[in-house]
Amino acid sequence: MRIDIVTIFPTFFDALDISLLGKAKTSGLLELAVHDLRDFTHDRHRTVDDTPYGGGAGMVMKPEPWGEALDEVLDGAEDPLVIFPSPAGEVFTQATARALATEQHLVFGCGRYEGIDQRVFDEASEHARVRLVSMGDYVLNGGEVAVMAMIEAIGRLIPGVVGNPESLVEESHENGLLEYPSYTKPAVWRGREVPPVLLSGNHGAIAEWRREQQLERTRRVRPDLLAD
Ligand code: 6GU
Repeated sequence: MRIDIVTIFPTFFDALDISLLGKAKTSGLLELAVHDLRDFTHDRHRTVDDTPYGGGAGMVMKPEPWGEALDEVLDGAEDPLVIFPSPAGEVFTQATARALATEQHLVFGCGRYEGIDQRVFDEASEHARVRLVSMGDYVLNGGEVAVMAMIEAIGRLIPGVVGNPESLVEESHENGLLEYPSYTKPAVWRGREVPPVLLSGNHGAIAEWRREQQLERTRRVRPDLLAD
């Protein structure tokens, strides 16, 4: 998979060089390019924002640098999907991650300030598929942290990125439930025992216990997940 990121804070994405995604980059499973939006400005101050038409607080990102950046990134691209992180977008879920993991080319456009001039989305939509995606119902200062989270969620679903694919299937959200509690050695720690069923060797009983734990936890913490 190819991923391009346009941002005014390229160093945010240095962290993608570590851990599993760093390995995916090294091995060629993931090809990542980070572009500094300010490289597409032409004034001495490398200005990327301006005051909003109609008034109001805050600043809006100017369309021209975005237009040039996306022209360059999309030039010759084969069926790319452009994603703008935005609290006004559709909510990102594990299903979103699964769908996006099948794409061959993702382009993330990280907005800052009060947002990006609407015409950037309108224009990009004429050259590529465009989606606005939110991490949830809270406000971040910009899209960078959201994009880091999305890339981690998507990247680990690319075949070969996670060493043992079986570790993907029993996780929270993969079957619509929260995951069951996990234990490792020692069997007693600070007087706290591991649930005896896990030491029983009875695989049927263990599977049943884990399923009950998932249901109990989901009912208690996230009843909304059981509604549908
Ligand atoms: Cl994707 N961006 C920003 N700026 N804030 C958010 C968000 C995204 N998702 C939730 N809050």
